[in-house]
Amino acid sequence: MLCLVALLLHCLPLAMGQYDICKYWVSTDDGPSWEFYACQPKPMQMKDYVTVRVDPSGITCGDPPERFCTHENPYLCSDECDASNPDLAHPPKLMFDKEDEGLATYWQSVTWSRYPEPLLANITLSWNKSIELTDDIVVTFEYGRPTIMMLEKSLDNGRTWHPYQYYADDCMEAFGMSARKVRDLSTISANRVICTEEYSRWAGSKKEKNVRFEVRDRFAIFAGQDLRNMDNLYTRLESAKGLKDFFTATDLRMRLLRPALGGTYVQRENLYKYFYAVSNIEVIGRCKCNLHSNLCSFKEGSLQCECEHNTTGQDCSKCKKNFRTRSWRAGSYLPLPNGSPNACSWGPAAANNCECYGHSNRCSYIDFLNVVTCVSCKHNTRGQHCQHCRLGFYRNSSAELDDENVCIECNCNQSGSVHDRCNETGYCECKEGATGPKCDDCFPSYYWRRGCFPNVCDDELLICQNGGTCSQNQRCICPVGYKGVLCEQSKCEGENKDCDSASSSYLSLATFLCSALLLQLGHF
Ligand SMILES: *[C@@H]1O[C@H](CO)[C@@H](O)[C@H](O)[C@H]1NC(C)=O
Ligand SMILES: *[C@@H]1O[C@H](CO)[C@@H](O)[C@H](O)[C@H]1NC(C)=O
Ligand SMILES: *[C@@H]1O[C@H](CO)[C@@H](O)[C@H](O)[C@H]1NC(C)=O
Ligand SMILES: *[C@@H]1O[C@H](CO)[C@@H](O)[C@H](O)[C@H]1NC(C)=O
Ligand SMILES: *[C@@H]1O[C@H](CO)[C@@H](O)[C@H](O)[C@H]1NC(C)=O
Ligand SMILES: *[C@@H]1O[C@H](CO)[C@@H](O)[C@H](O)[C@H]1NC(C)=O
Ligand SMILES: [Ca+2]
Repeated sequence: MLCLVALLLHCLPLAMGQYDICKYWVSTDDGPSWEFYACQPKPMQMKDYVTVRVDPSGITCGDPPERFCTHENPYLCSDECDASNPDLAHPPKLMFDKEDEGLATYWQSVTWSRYPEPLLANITLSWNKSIELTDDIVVTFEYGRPTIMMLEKSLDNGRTWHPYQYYADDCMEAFGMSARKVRDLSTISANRVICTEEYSRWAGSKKEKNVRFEVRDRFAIFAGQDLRNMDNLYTRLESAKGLKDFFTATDLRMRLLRPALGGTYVQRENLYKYFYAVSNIEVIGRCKCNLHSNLCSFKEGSLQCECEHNTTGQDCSKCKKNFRTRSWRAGSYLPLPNGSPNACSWGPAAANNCECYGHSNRCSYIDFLNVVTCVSCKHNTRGQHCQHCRLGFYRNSSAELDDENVCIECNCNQSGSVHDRCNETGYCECKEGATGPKCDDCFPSYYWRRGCFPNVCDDELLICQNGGTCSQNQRCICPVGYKGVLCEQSKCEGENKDCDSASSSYLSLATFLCSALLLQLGHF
């Protein structure tokens, strides 16, 4: 049985060897020339190119050294993890090494000594490159599989994450989801995110070690049990929305949420038998090259497609310079069996073609103007060829027209500027008194208060009089007896009647005390 599995695995690249030629030298009536086809790299062991990160810090066992036991031998706690001793250390890299016959090497976490606080660990795998899964992800746990865990993936180098699959011995209890099996999914639900109970139940730590993310079973929904009908799968990958992306990722993250419990409840008197230990993570997939390359190489620490069809970029996701007569398109698996290369073609960007500098894949023809114009320009661009920046954005002078960063937000200060638009160098139009590229500063002799206002007082020309003090250029704080913007008026001037002597304040205090006394008396 094991041999058969090994044989199948070995044959897989062959079985999926369609689309492995990008171009072919053919002779025609007009002489020999190249013919181009959609092409993709062969699947590889992606664990060889991964960088791994384990969180939180201090989750790896051995610092300080720690003893642990196993569910099979719960009272024989003689095993030791010691990070400073190579023979007893269990660093993360042991999840990706080649296993010698019978001798598993593994990463191991600290034990659950802080129960009931949950024992949580994240294992994050990053490729810095989009990859497409072509076979099951298989995670091998020594000493028992987690009773709760979750798989997440990112499509943008770890900026955003999405659930990929939930795993629990009781899906309803752990995640509030009903348990499902991938084998029960149908053509319309093949890319559904499910919770499965198949890989979390206790069956003895030696017997059931693997947790799977089932890619083959999902492929089989379209290609049949032995993946014989790959044509149907490739057709579906082109036509079913979101299906291709479902098998694509730049990063994967395993969130380990509760360790194996040995088939029973947590035994507080022996917490040394609860921990995670992962000996291998198998990820088989291919570089995503948008069907424009059949070769992916590892250069300067990163995977990189060797692009054909006059495309370029890490994923062959844009046209080479001077090959932008048409806008870039991914190759297509269709029509079978060789697909369409959708190559970029040579020539200056012609006004009537659909050229959108990579900010849109779609054009529409405006009949009465006889022009073809890009629709839904992305990356904050606009215009017939997405060659301008949207209002409120300006051109990034260090970026080419087809760069995602070509337009920079003006970021005008709302209070200081007339509107949210700026000129070609990013300068906003300021209201009176405001200055600075973003109008978030004031000219001298103006102060900021949700906009710039002329100083009411200062230390030079608008000096507070009669001993008043200037507060934040906004107002004079006048001494008793003075008023006016600059405290220039005595309160006793003009029509103010209750102010005929310097003792007016004493007088009013006396009046206040008297009325208080009278009020008090009135109570009796
Ligand atoms: C694991 O990653 C998730 C986000 O994917 C984060 O919310 C969580 O705090 C992380 N857990 C640990 C233990 O670092
Ligand atoms: C990721 O890949 C890009 C493109 O190959 C490269 O420029 C960048 O340095 C890589 N980043 C890391 C962190 O390896
Ligand atoms: C790419 O450009 C070259 C000219 O540099 C041309 O010979 C070749 O046919 C082009 N390839 C495709 C697929 O269009
Ligand atoms: C301008 O474009 C360059 C090149 O893509 C990019 O590195 C830079 O971050 C962009 N500047 C801003 C402010 O977005
Ligand atoms: C943008 O405005 C600033 C400030 O008014 C000015 O110095 C600069 O020359 C302007 N740039 C252009 C391209 O007009
Ligand atoms: C506008 O500028 C003021 C003064 O510099 C600053 O305090 C405020 O946060 C700015 N507002 C915004 C939205 O940037
Ligand atoms: Ca290993």
